[in-house]
Amino acid sequence: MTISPVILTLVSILIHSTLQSQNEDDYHTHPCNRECLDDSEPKECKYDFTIEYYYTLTQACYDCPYNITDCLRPHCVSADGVSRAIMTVNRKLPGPSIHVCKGDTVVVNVKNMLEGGEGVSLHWHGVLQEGTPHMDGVTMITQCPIHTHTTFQYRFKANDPGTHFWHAHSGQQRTDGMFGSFVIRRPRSHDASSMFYDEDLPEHTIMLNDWLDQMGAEAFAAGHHAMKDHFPSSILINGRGTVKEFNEMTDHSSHGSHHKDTTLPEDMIMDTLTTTRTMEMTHADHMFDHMMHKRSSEHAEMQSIHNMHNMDTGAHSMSDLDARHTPHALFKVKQGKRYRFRIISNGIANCPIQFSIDHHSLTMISTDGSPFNPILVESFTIFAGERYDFVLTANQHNRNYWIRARGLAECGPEYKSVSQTAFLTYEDAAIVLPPESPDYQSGNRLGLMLNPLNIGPSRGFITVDQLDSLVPDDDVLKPVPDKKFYIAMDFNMVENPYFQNSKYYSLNTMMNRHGHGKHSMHMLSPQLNHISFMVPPSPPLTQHSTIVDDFFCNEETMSDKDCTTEFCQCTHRIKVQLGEVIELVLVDEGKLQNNNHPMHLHGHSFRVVAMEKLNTSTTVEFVKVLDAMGQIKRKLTRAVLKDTVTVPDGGYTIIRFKATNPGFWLFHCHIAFHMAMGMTLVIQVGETHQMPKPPKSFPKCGDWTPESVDDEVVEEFKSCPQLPTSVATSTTTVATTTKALTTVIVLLVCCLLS
Ligand SMILES: [Cu+2]
Repeated sequence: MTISPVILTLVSILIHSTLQSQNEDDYHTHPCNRECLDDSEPKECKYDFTIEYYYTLTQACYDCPYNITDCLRPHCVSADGVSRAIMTVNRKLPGPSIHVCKGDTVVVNVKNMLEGGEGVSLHWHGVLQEGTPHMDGVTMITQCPIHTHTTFQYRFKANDPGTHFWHAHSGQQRTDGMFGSFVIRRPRSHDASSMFYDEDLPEHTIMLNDWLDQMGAEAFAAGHHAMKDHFPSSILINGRGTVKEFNEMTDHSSHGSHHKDTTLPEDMIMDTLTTTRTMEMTHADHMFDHMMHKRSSEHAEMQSIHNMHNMDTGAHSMSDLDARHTPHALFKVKQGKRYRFRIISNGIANCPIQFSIDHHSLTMISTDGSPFNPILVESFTIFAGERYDFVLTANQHNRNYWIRARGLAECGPEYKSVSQTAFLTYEDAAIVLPPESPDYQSGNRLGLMLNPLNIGPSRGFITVDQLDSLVPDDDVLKPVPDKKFYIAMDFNMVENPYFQNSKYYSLNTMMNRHGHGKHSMHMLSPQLNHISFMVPPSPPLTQHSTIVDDFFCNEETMSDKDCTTEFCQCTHRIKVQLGEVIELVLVDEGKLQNNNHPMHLHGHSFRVVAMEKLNTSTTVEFVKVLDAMGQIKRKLTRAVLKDTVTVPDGGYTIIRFKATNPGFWLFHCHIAFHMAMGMTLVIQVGETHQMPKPPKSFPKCGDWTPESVDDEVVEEFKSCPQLPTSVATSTTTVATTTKALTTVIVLLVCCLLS
């Protein structure tokens, strides 16, 4: 009898969720992960996040993937099987999930343990932070970076129900693993979609991300300075997937953490293994076995997996059956029930993902935390930063099905055809692989699709502007907004000193050179209204006095320059008054084909009132003319509410919001590299005196370039400190008298020296 390793994988991860619950900081055991009832008391929900550089398939993984259950051990990040450095929170990928009820207070202590001095901040994507803009977590806009070896506490009310996520908002850290799901539930009686599902389980939250085979900073530098490959090599589903193939017979050793791409010499590996295996068996294995023995039924299941594994490896020589992969994610359902699934995209590159589940249609009910009139589709596309909730009716045969995430654009056939699968497993299904191929092409699900890439409203597709919100109409949908801004988005042909040098390797010179493959040796600049965002030296929200009003710029203040031919960079700001209804007409001019920019607004949700693809490319001037001629139709009833939206390439998306939340709010493309290149601006809502004040002790930072160091010596360091009154008056005991005398002597010495 032979058993495929893939089936072994499947058996092993069937108990995955049980194993996860044994992990000390997993959401399953957190007191805030509870049913949200009408009479639930709000809780204070505390989390400790430790941020570190880490690695995939570390020693914590033991013999993963050869022993597949080892892949499920705490601190084992198996990812797609490719070895690379990562950044993690609590050595998990994705980081810890947060599941709370509306009204809870979320408290997260973030400890930065990144060696090398890199600062961090965490953004709570989808949480509007009304009253607490300084908790929005945007480095150098709402706070200073959290320095290495320091702890910063985020504390805010979970007031915005829905499927959200948290992620680093500094550098490329989000690319390297610093993200996790964040779900705020409310009582079913307050959920407009509750009639459509039976179960809303935390374990049905699916985090998607495209994934590189190297650190984000390395890929960014390779792509932008050397025009080398910086495109995703994989997609992960809840941090799991299969890409790299391992073979016990041909790899260097039989132990997973030392597969063939290791750089250690073989004898050194064997030495290490001999020593570490002894230790492993005496300490950690014992702990793991103890953990597994907690419930005898689980142990029996584990034992049978081990037995099958041994039988399998004993029975075969070098064949396909010896190949091993890191495990897929797995989601369990029971026949006859309707389940709410929550899908989140922590998209990194321009890699929209087509999501589908074989043999199941999806009833789409919500996006970015806001419900809409349900629609039945075969698949949907999710862009970086978006979230979609759907109901899956488990009405098929009891078996296993592929859940598919198929990458498009920079993940598509013109690049590496990147896709990933996970298992949808019916309870009591036989342990048999789905008969369908898990390959890239099979993920191209036909039939009605929601939110297509670069396609306007048309047959076979539903664009988000066609959805009917279940949130009642409001002031935002009045006929004419108070203010309207046109924003041109594109990759522009300007000489950007970050990537070109007019003297040594100018844009013109590089345009005529061709490097690797088809890529031309020049880099275009993704901009908003032909301006690249310059990060200010201090966060304007929390250091008003440092960043004065004329520090900011916009299209008008830059009018003395021709930013269509010359590189323009400044701290781009749109300023609006509190209470105004704002319309943003986002125009993707589309000079670079098949590009796409999902735009995310902090601090406010917006209504999507129009979306159209006009041509392969267009101009903001043309859209202005169309608009002036009344050729752009807006949906001013029940327009869907979102916080992240795509703009068709060569087309427009029009969004509306009411500026009710005073603060400095980032509005940016959610593609990590585009944002790093400055495809962002800040929307100032209200005057600074109208913004909620941060605590007095809130950390500060900024430039320090004094004319003369002497002039800057702070008075308190010069003068003799006052004798503390507690010391001066406490003479009741010998101990306090001695202490007081010591203090006086110290102060006298201090005065003499100063
Ligand atoms: Cu972009």
